[in-house]
Amino acid sequence: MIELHSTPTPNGQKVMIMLEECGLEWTHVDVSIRLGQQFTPEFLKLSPNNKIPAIIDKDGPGGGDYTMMESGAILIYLAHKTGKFLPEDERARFDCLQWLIFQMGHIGPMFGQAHHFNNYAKEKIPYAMDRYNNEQARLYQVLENRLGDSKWIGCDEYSIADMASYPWVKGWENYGVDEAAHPNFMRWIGAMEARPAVQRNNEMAAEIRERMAKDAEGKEEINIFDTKANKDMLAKATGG
Ligand SMILES: N[C@@H](CCC(=O)N[C@@H](CS)C(=O)NCC(=O)O)C(=O)O
Repeated sequence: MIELHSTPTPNGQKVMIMLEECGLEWTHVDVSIRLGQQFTPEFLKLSPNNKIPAIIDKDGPGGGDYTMMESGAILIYLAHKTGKFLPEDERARFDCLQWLIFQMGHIGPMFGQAHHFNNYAKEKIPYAMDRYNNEQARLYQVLENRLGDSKWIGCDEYSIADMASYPWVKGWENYGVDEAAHPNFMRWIGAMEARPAVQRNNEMAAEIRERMAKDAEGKEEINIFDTKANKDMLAKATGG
């Protein structure tokens, strides 16, 4: 049994897709980052960086609980545990890992910053908005080019590299991506959305979001963008 302590953001969803693809027994433990639950001492034991997602594998290596943070590392762990979605062949395996790390190092951080400066920043800062929107558009082009050379993002097999990128890029329609200029990307999105595990993820993500929004009604929210307050909350929770 695997407990996923998370919120269905893109980083949470990539792990949900993998758990569904592998047919593992798992449960979602809701951690509301809007309510500041990432700063509880219990959650910080799983994820010292106060970020979702984290997992507890009740049957970890050598038996007993094993906890993990960082979505990319969790995907590699689950691939290792099940022997699925990370090819054995050395070249294909390292190709998949390159593209997984590309998502972790570029798509996640750049899309995250674009979202922040477009939608949440108190001031509209044209320099910051241009910087991250241009990066986002460039990264769609990198995927378009890659998917012109390769059937799937990582290699010629479906892998954790596809699962990692999909939840981040599935909102392409909202980001001004020109369908006609990205035919390879569109083929891939269609192939992803034909997969039952991906469809289940998208349904579950909506259900969990609704449940968590109801649970948050009437409760005080934190400002997750106040980095000074975040530093103080972490110090308080960890006795710093
Ligand atoms: N590199 C991390 C990023 C995780 C991350 O940024 N999680 C965000 C939600 S998507 C979070 O928990 N934010 C809460 C906070 O910053 O306090 C991963 O891929 O797991």
